[in-house]
Amino acid sequence: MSVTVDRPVVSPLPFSGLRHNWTRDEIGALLALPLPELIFQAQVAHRTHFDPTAVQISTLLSIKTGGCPEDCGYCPQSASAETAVSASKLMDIEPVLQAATRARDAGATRFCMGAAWRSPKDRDLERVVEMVEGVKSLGLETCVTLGMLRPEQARRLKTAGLDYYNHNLDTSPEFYGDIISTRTYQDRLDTLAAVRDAGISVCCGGIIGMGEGQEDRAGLLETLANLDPHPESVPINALVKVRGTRLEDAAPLDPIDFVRMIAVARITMPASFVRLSAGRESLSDEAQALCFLAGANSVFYGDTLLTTRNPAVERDHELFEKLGLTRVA
Ligand code: SAM
Ligand code: DTB
Ligand code: SF4
Repeated sequence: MSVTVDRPVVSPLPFSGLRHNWTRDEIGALLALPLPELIFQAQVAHRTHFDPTAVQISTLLSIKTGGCPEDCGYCPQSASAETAVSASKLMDIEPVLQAATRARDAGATRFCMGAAWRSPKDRDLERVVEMVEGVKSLGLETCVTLGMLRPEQARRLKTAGLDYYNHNLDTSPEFYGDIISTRTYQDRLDTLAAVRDAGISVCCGGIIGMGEGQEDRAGLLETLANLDPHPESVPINALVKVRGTRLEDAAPLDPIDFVRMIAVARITMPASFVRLSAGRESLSDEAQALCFLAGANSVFYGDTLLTTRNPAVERDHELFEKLGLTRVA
């Protein structure tokens, strides 16, 4: 007996070119595909551009923690959250270089420094510039995430040798206002344009599990995939629910929805690194394996993200070994 499955019509396979004209309906149809079909399409896209066993490894360090004037509902570092995170000043250069050296020796190839700012003051930016120069001289790729940037600040970071700037869109334009009121979606797009114009590679993604609908997930991917060029790196975060944040009681995220989001990021931005980002701590090995099958090829590595926990490095070693994954050199 044969069974027929109704399949939505999506872009034909194989598809090796890069598109920047995705519609929300197309992306919604991809998100709703039967899982075996979705994983197959994601695998085809992944193998067209990458070795599917190679994973890029980034380590994060919070160089300025807490006390942030923005009101992002998910974030434990917002001054409007009632969390246990205490505000600290911008770190000195030496301890940052020590942390970067440890990350490099543990196998990371990129070091990402995050600051809980709305945007950097020019005096603070000069210290970050020194950090970037120092981390680069250790032989690591550099990434920073400092909030909104003006074009001349982006150019200053470029002259320091910065490789990547992380600035997320977080969610769809429609749902965005439910999560953040202190800066607009357009502010974020303007920062991304300043970074791109300065010649810095873009790291831009979002968060799921914040109470958004399927159309918002599609809307986030639509915006990301229609950036031209695509962000070189696309972090897909699952909300880490932190007590005292506005989203502490958000409904649990089904790990299969995380897998679907990664697969559709892979299909729509096939040549970009898709990072299985925050939220790995609450995923089983099996769910992470599905994320890698769906086209994830980058992770944050190290016991902490910015303020919350990430899988212990020993657990990641075991996972990589078990799955036969290797690190991108
Ligand atoms: N302040 C800068 C900014 O917002 O651009 C940089 C640091 S901010 C913490 C970087 C990103 O981390 C946010 O854009 C958000 O996507 C992610 N993030 C923050 N808190 C999170 C949480 N609880 N769960 C998942 N992702 C989170
Ligand atoms: C991104 O997309 N995720 C990282 C990084 N970019 C800077 C941050 C995740 C933060 C999770 C909550 C915390 O540890 O404070
Ligand atoms: Fe501040 Fe960034 Fe957290 Fe928003 S996500 S509150 S801008 S540190």
